[in-house]
Amino acid sequence: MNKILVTLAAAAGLALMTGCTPSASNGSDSDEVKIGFLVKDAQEDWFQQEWKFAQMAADEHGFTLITQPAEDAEAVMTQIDNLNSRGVKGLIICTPEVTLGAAVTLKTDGYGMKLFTVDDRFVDADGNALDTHYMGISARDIGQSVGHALHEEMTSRSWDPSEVGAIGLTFDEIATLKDRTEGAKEALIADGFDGNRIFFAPQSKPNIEVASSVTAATMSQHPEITKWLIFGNNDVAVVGAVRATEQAGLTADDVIACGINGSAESISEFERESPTAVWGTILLSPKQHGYDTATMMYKWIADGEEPARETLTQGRLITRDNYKEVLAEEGLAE
Ligand code: FCA
Repeated sequence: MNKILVTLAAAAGLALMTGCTPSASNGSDSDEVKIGFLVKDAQEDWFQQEWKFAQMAADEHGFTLITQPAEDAEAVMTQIDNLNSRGVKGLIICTPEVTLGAAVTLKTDGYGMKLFTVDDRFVDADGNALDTHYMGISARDIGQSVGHALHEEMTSRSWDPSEVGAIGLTFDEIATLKDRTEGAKEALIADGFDGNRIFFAPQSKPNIEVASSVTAATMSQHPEITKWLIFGNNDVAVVGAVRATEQAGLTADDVIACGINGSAESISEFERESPTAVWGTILLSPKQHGYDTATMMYKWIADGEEPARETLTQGRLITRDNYKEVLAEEGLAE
């Protein structure tokens, strides 16, 4: 009897010790929070800004941020394995393919890694949004503000509507991009622009070269149009389209283009001495998408404070005339 009690007591003691062992032996290492941040296109200024602000959060809260590009499905899967082997407990991702949701959640769940999606949302096999934690832009509203701004500028220039067409650079595989261009079209029509003179130019890839070539093709189908409004899914698309209008000999007097992001691609156009057709852009908040997402992930891991499942952010029109003041106000001036 005594022997049994002693054995039980010893076993309990051992269990207690074992229970204590990890935190005692790992010391501060086990407390170190590591967060991974994967983006679909590390060349694009928007994503560099997100990373910059996420790093600010890491410096402030004392966690380790690991940033990596993941430009296709294979890279996403490999990077998640790598992050796990480096002790990462939370993943923030702007996915290169929105259909990867099931595969990604299987992996992150298996590793006990928290998942937060930013900018582009995962969809299921039927195209419905997956219910992962998400921060994205109010895409349709922002698209509508592009459409309204273009129409207002065209009106203030007293353009004759019978000479004007509009080109929208679309990328409909991604809902947040599709909503933007549909919103812009809706707003133009609501303001009285003829819907038959709005031409969507679908991009097979969301890059500047493709934007440029599909714009050139669209323009060549409508030689009767001499003045153009340009909108698109982001700054890269719109700047690419403007390059095509320049190739066709048009200038800032013939073309009004408005992007989305307010990133370096459009700011560098505003900074040129003579105006280009990149007239405006909707400034989004890379600070919210980088700093806030990283902070939310940190608090989730460190304090068990679960972030809101969905956060939609707003935008603000900037043009050559006001961008310096607005960037300063938003804490985005270099
Ligand atoms: C998408 C776009 C980016 C940026 C972001 C908020 O990921 O591709 O350019 O607009 O949404």
